[in-house]
Amino acid sequence: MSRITLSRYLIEQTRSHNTPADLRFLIEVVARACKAISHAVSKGALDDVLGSLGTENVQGEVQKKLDVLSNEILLEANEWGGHLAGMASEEMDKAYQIPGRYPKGAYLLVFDPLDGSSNIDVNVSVGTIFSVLRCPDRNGATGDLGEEAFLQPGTEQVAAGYAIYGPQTMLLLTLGNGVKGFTLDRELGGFVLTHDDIKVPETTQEFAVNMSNQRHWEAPMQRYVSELLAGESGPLEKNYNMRWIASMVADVHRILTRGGMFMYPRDNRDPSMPGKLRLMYEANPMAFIIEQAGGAATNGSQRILEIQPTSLHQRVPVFLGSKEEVERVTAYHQE
Ligand code: AHM
Ligand code: MG
Repeated sequence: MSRITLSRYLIEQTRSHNTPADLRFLIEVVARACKAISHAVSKGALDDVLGSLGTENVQGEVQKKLDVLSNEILLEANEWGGHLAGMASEEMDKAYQIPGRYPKGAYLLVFDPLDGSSNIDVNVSVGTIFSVLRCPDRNGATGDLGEEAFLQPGTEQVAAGYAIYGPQTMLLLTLGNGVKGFTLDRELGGFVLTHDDIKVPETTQEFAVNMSNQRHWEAPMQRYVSELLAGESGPLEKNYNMRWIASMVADVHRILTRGGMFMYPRDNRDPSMPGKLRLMYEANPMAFIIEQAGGAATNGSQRILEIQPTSLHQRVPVFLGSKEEVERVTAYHQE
């Protein structure tokens, strides 16, 4: 049987679901950029791309060389094609303007160019997360694009995905009708559909959380995790396993593969930071993918996808994965 490449999948989506040609082009360009990032990541010390630059991003985090390189790869790949009205990224304070010499398009692209970058230097999986929105005011796109254009709830995403740079490089994608997984075939130089119709099992016996923050958590989270740890003799009456990779892409990828529960809750370390993860380019795209795979994603009190963003780099608590567990911890927060 002939293999289904990403291009073929996208063209068939145009036929079956009216996926617009410029959205198809956008996804292909993002995939191409992820291929280039995958190549850079895999070179590591051979190309002197490991380590930090000594600069900080807008969130005050030290930038790794590969954070900045990946950001540049995505910007350069996407700025000239005429499919975007603007871009925003974890690594840039403000929205990125499409240079005046290029045409502008209908979409906005938001990304975390290299998620999990604390793992780069130790050769553990990292990834790229992206979210696609429509530009609300096409006329506005003729002048400078402000941050407001991006501040749309996750329900408005027209596509989302991530690339994971692990033992294999994979691209996970949703256009709003299920989740597909593509594996990079390095000999062919392209992504090939290998995981059709990805589903998150509704129940699980595995959770992911950074336990070192336990003393900072709020009461509902303390209760939930103590129940998980109590195992068979506790109220949940089953034993749970724990995994924490500290790369959201890798933890989410495991959950899409065999189920599980991912948590980065609110904690009381810094009152200005309601959680660690960013809504626009981490929580929203992952929530869209997880829901499309039959799982759930909340901030403890509401669906992540329904949160009205107030700023580009806003942080949110995140609970996502197998439905039964997300519903349980959300109910504890609502009590
Ligand atoms: P980053 O985008 O700066 O890499 O930070 C996000 C990452 C997530 O991938 C991961 O889930 C989390 O931070 C790990 O945090 P911690 O180091 O607190 O365990
Ligand atoms: Mg990140």
